[in-house]
Amino acid sequence: MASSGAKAGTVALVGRPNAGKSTLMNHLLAEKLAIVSDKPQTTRHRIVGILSTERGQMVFYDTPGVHKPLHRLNRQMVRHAMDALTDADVVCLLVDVSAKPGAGDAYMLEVIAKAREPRILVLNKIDRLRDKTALLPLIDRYAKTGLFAEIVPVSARTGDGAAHLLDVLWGKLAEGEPLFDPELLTIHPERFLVGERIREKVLELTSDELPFSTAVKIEGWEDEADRPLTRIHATILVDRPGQKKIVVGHQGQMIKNIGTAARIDLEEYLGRKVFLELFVRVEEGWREDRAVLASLDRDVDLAGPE
Ligand SMILES: Nc1nc2c(ncn2[C@@H]2O[C@H](COP(=O)(O)OP(=O)(O)O)[C@@H](O)[C@H]2O)c(=O)[nH]1
Ligand SMILES: [Mg+2]
Repeated sequence: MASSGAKAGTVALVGRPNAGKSTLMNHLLAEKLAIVSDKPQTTRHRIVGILSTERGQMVFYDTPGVHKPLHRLNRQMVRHAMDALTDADVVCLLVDVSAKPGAGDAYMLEVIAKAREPRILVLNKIDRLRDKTALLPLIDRYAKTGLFAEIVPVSARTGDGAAHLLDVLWGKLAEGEPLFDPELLTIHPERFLVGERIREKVLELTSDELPFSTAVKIEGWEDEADRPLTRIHATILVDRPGQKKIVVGHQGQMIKNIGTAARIDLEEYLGRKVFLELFVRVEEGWREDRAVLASLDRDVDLAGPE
């Protein structure tokens, strides 16, 4: 790895909620690391993804979407995104080309103008454009801002343009020693990633109003020594009793579906049989509660290079 010419550096993926940041990182890593959903505010922390190849090591920071925060949780999320902006060697702004431009985009440009260079604009979801020439005026408009070293159209879903984007990014990184053990895909503890995957199923299966109010806490984790079985006990936190009703569902059907989907996903992810016990607990105002937020943040805490 340390052979001369190898590159190393960090790349922040920022943008409005739903732009496809997590999908893109997963694609570039060829691994599902960050959870994805069509609900805004799916990603709540800075998720670190490590790509180690013969060209060097590229460390991605997947971030929560940047938006105007209302709750303490949201303020914390936006702060995670801003911190990543200032820490990274290269900043990639993702824009969903299939979404109508709005005030959020203008705000994003203001934010990005303060980030260090080089900045790359990634025009994502080009698979959704029936007519690719529709990209030209967009490229033109963003080029005129003078903020970006490169503008790269991609589809994080199909991978179209992703190889070119990687070429561009490698080109922007300096030579250097790898920052992390090249064997590592990430630095987050397994229990955090497992909690995220359970939360993904809650987002996937429940209605629109819930995502903002849901958190998952892993309360217990036990690997059986003599067989490939892991027992996981997790709590789904919600904000209000009405939300608990939604998550539990009629005669417990919803929580059963969430449990089944999560178990199947976790068994594949962990490569072990999983016995998953899910509870739903109402913790009113948890999004404003420093103690709860701190305990959730502790779970993400960077384990650091091994
Ligand atoms: N059609 C299409 N959908 C995408 C693409 N990238 C992401 N998505 C979808 O957009 C939604 C938001 O993606 P996500 O990665 O969670 O966005 P994030 O909030 O920026 O991390 C999900 O439903 C993704 O499947 C893309 O290139 N094409
Ligand atoms: Mg995300």
